[in-house]
Amino acid sequence: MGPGILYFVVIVGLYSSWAGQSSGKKEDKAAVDRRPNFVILFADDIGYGDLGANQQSSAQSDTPFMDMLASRGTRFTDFHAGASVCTPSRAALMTGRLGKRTGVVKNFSLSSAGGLPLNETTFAETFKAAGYQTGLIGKWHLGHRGPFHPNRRGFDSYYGLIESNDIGCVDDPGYNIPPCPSCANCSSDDHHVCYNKVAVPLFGNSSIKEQPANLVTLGGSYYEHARIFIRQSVQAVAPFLLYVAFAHTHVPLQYDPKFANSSARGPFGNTLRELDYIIQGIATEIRIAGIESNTLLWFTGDNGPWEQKCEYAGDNGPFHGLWQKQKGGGGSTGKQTVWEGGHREPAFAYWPGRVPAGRVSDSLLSALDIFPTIASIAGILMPKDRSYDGMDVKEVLFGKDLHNRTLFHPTNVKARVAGAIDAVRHGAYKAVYQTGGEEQCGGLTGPIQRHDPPLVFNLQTDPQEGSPLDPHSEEYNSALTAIERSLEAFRADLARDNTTEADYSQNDKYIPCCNQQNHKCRCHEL
Ligand SMILES: *[C@@H]1O[C@H](CO)[C@@H](O)[C@H](O)[C@H]1NC(C)=O
Ligand SMILES: *[C@@H]1O[C@H](CO)[C@@H](O)[C@H](O)[C@H]1NC(C)=O
Ligand SMILES: *[C@@H]1O[C@H](CO)[C@@H](O)[C@H](O)[C@H]1NC(C)=O
Ligand SMILES: *[C@@H]1O[C@H](CO)[C@@H](O)[C@H](O)[C@H]1NC(C)=O
Ligand SMILES: *[C@@H]1O[C@H](CO)[C@@H](O)[C@H](O)[C@H]1NC(C)=O
Ligand SMILES: *[C@@H]1O[C@H](CO)[C@@H](O)[C@H](O)[C@H]1NC(C)=O
Ligand SMILES: CC(=O)N[C@H]1CO[C@H](CO)[C@@H](O)[C@@H]1O
Repeated sequence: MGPGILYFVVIVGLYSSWAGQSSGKKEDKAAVDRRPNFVILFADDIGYGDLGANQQSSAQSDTPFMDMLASRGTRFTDFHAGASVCTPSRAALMTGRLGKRTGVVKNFSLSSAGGLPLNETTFAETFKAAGYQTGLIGKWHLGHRGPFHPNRRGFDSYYGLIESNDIGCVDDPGYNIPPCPSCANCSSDDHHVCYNKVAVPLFGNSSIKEQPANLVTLGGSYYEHARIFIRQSVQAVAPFLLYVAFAHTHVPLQYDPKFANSSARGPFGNTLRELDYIIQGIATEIRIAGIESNTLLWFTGDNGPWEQKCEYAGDNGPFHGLWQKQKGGGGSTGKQTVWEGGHREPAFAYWPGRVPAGRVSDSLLSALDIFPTIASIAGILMPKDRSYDGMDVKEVLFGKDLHNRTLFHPTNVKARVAGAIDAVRHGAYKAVYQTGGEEQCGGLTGPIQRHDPPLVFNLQTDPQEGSPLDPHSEEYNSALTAIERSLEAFRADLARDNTTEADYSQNDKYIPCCNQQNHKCRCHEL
């Protein structure tokens, strides 16, 4: 099928199932528990510019369905990840707290002993205790052994990659730079570039369903499991919380062959197309079940594009981090950095009748806000014996604005203390204390530079972060005064808070293994 034909089929499918109003079939049957349902959709390594609706230009969108949902809901243009790399970002989403508090400041691995510390409380634990059905489909990356497994962290049902699609080998390795060999072709010492010690495990609850996971069918199976979870929850007449953490759009890029030529952008765009299709399937299931008017869908991603992956990386949109590229010696301004490209994510909320349709908000928000906000909407109390970095922003979801607040951006560039706060956002202003250190496409890595006093950008007039304010100006000084005051308050709060430490020790005996006898722990030999 050519790109034009596929595009046509997708569009016709989209409007035939989405024309007109929701049928609201089961809505009248007064359910026992009318608390709303929540679906958190979380993409991997997606850039601000990958959501077609965020593009200024007329470039063809690879996310037509999401664009439509965003236009029938509210799109957020200044929405941030809790951290700019996988594990810390997910820990921040699950707890509403930064790595400085949870101790989760870098990735876990398949050989990790620990995971998200048990002292920390996930939104799944809180919602399950309050009577919600809880499901996770997709990537966890917060530990896998015993009490760290998602089923022990609040999820009734779990299906997905326990760590990541690039932590382990697969049979059909898809697109990556450099390319990684298939499981059949890698020896155990290849893992300097590709993590090849073992085949990628796919879990269904606590058992390994596939090892290696099949990345070609993975998207389709996430789609199916999401539909099953929604159907079962509706049948059980229980409110649900579903967290879908996609493998898309993280390298190795891989998808069902029907998306092979669906995008003019090549493999990355094809992956976006499949992501869009799965989200359409989930939204359609919710509509068919007649629960659309009682379900909040909230989409965002874990961190910005992995620039060193070149054409297999996402798109930062207008957030180029020009200072780094032009004056800082080059280097990435995406994933792992504190530049906008790394922290600012596409985001939208969809909830007919509750979240205003057609609204675009530049409120300053974070994935850290998701837990406090959904808990507040559901009327569920969060643990009180600790501080949160996120806040209840339901009024913003429902139509108000919020600009006057502070966000702390942790860094994950190599050669830096993981989790260190290297940038602070306050209103339109951003102070950057550390630059450089991360690889861009082609290998250039600007030197690590400490800036004290920091570079301060006005993102309203300079979203590309090209020209820091003159340190002698009134504007610089008043912005910095407010920022340093917030930092001081943050540090004082940290000192008072109940913080935890994560166990990052590793041992190969902890690696999930389907069959010790088989090459790379495969469930079945080839
Ligand atoms: C996980 O276990 C729960 C409880 O037995 C079950 O309802 C659910 O369907 C299971 N999920 C998967 C993906 O197997
Ligand atoms: C963390 O894990 C993600 C997902 O596997 C990977 O893309 C990223 O490069 C890792 N980063 C570090 C610093 O280990
Ligand atoms: C393994 O490598 C060989 C030699 O490079 C190649 O011919 C073969 O197709 C590879 N097999 C797989 C399964 O990738
Ligand atoms: C820390 O936790 C303890 C025990 O739960 C609690 O008594 C105390 O108030 C907490 N401290 C803070 C700052 O929340
Ligand atoms: C912004 O918030 C701070 C702290 O919450 C408050 O002290 C300040 O007055 C607010 N500024 C404006 C302009 O609303
Ligand atoms: C968990 O919290 C307790 C009480 O606040 C503290 O003593 C303990 O060190 C914490 N555990 C970890 C792993 O940080
Ligand atoms: C015309 C075109 O883009 N063809 C591509 C379709 O997808 C396959 C598999 O990815 C490629 O090999 C073709 O080049």
